[in-house]
Amino acid sequence: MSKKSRARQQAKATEANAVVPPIPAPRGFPWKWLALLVIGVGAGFGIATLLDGSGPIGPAPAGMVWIPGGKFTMGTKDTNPRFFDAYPEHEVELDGFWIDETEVTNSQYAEFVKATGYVTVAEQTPTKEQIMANLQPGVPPPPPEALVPGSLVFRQPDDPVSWDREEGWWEWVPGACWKHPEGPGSSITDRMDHPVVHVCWKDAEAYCKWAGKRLPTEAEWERAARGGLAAATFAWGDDVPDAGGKWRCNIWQGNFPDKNTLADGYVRTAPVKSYPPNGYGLYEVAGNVWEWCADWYMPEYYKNSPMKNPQGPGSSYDPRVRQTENPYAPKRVMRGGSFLCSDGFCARYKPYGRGQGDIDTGQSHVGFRCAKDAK
Ligand SMILES: [Ca+2]
Repeated sequence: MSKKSRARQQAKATEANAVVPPIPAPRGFPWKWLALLVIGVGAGFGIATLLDGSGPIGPAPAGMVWIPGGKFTMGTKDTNPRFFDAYPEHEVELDGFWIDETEVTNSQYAEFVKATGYVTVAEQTPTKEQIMANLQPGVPPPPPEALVPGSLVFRQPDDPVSWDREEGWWEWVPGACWKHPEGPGSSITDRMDHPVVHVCWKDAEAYCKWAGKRLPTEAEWERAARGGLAAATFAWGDDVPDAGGKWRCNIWQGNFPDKNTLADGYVRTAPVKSYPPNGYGLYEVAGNVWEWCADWYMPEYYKNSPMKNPQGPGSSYDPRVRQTENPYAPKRVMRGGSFLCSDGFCARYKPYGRGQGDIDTGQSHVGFRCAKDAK
């Protein structure tokens, strides 16, 4: 072996026997700094959340739940012609907000009336001008004796009625109002936990102001009603309303309007919290009573509505009125359907279904719930 090769061999052996230098002992992982970083970032998010309105500020107001800000898909692709005004589907981004977990009850409305002496529109004598504002020019005015306080009450006919003949189940009842839902002789004494009805949009707004709240916008209402589920058919998911033999909402069962099997337990309103809440903790966003929203009604609105916090159009238009009625009479949006909805007659108890009503007219299946800003 040459010197050179011996030297190489020795070098190899040295290499092989070399002790691997120890890995320097950790100097102590900087957990404290990591913790501070996490807290710092968290606080940053918190502050950002507070600033952009997507997080609640302070504890929940009594009876309200927080709907987080964010994006959701509003409207539907449902081909049922009932949803002609809920197209197209479009993305909407909302700030977070509070919303009542239930419809406003008779008990709550009674408190407001007691505190303020408020008289609802249905309790006041209508003027000829008010009536005529909703009619086409040239339509003869109502006789003076017809100008009495009252409201529209659902009356179940004995026989089947064609679904395009609403007069077959709606009756103008003098003296009907929130305290007398079916007219004089009826009372709310045993219905204090039912939603208030026969309140028109103005009556709902007056309550909201007194309570330090406001009506939800239509977009807020739909986001809340969807309960955090994307593209579900119902407020609770995709199960049919009576899956497993247990009803999830107060709608109509049987042939509308003459036969109601009462499978869900109620022919008219049900007490609030009768059915399970949706994913956000909201009760009866499907059925029971329609709920007023802040927006003017315009069927085409979704085609051009802004993406961020849409507030509705500047005025209303309803092309589906009868020949004698004024399509430009002021109407606001209502949502959620009522105890008169059914898949056959009116499937608008689905979270994307839209409804509309004259701002001065209450009905026996229309109520509301309130919303409130983050701060
Ligand atoms: Ca409802």
